[in-house]
Amino acid sequence: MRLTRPAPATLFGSGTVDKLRALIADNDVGLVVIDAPLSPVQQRNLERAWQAKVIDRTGLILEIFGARARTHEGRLQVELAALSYQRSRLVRSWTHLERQRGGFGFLGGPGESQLEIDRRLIGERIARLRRELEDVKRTRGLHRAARRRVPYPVVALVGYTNAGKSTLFNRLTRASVGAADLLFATLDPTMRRLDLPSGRKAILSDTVGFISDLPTHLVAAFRATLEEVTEADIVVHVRDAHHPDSAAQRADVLAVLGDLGLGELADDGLIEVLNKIDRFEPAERARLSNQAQRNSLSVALSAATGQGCDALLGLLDRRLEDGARAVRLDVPLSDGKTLAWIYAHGEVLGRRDDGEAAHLSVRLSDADLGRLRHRQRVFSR
Ligand SMILES: Nc1nc2c(ncn2[C@@H]2O[C@H](COP(=O)(O)OP(=O)(O)OP(=O)(O)O)[C@@H](O)[C@H]2O)c(=O)[nH]1
Ligand SMILES: [Mg+2]
Repeated sequence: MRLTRPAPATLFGSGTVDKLRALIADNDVGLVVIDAPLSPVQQRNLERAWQAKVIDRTGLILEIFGARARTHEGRLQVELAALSYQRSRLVRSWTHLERQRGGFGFLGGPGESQLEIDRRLIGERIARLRRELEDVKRTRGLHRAARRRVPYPVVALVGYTNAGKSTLFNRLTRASVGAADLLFATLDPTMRRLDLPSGRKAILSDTVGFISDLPTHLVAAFRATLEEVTEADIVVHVRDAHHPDSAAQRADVLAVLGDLGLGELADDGLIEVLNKIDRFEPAERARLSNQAQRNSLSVALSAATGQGCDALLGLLDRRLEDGARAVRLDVPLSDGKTLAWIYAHGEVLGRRDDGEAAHLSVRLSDADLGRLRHRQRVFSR
């Protein structure tokens, strides 16, 4: 529902509060999430009126990050964000209750108001967290160096929340789970070994989901949970192709990747997975698959049923092939054989057709590039 005039004490007008009270009681609701910022006073009043826990958007995001932050660093970042959030609310909500008890305040001690004491305690905790984070970052660097000595490339799954990243992560790595994973599992259970069809090995990394309008003071906490992404060799953007807001979600994810300093990667080289194709009628499913095949930067699949997952593994395999590099090729549209060969051996990053030729941007291994040159010479004779 849309609010025209937010009420200072309860956000909603009293009629709405009563109506919701009945709804909450009838359905035995224990937690109410409000998709708007709540002042601490509003939160307290609503909890009293509804006899249920009430949190706002930032509160919910912090809960999710808290539950999802598995690394020590992630937890520290989330706590830091939660404390900063609390501190900002202290200022807003308690100012009118402030009672200065004399003295100047700036030395601390008996002259401090309660607000200042709270603020100082939080400030101290924040400073301590920052120091701890510095330490953790240093040791994480060591862990990463250790992992880097294992010559496996890292493939990271990113995407909007609920897109199916974890489902895909589990499906792709199911065959790979074994003793060798313990090494990584102890560092971070969201990383697992991935066996590719060629026998090449990689590490697959699952990440926390993106959401739109991430409050700015949560960006650092979010970024900490995405640290692996900035280190990844390949980033796979998992999308819920069936979601009505799929296009807007895609734009949000790309925008956040840009904020995280990964814009270049998002422009060129991001692999896109159109997930949940099992939800479409067969005709629409076939159309999506064809569309994805045309541009070999994307794969249509279902993480739930497994359909199309082999194509993704093949794509990752080719991408990781030694010496693969992007080249531009112009191929006459009449030369269907060469076009088919290019699609079979390379990875078509982009394609623009004019009346006569296909202008392709293709990632090919050096060996295949040599073979292609040879072929074309053969053809042109
Ligand atoms: N029908 C269908 N449902 C899927 C598919 N993949 C995932 N789901 C469902 O989508 C929901 C979200 O899946 P997750 O794998 O948890 O999504 P996620 O991207 O990891 O979500 P966050 O961790 O919140 O970012 C679950 O209910 C899955 O069962 C799919 O291919 N088809
Ligand atoms: Mg997940």
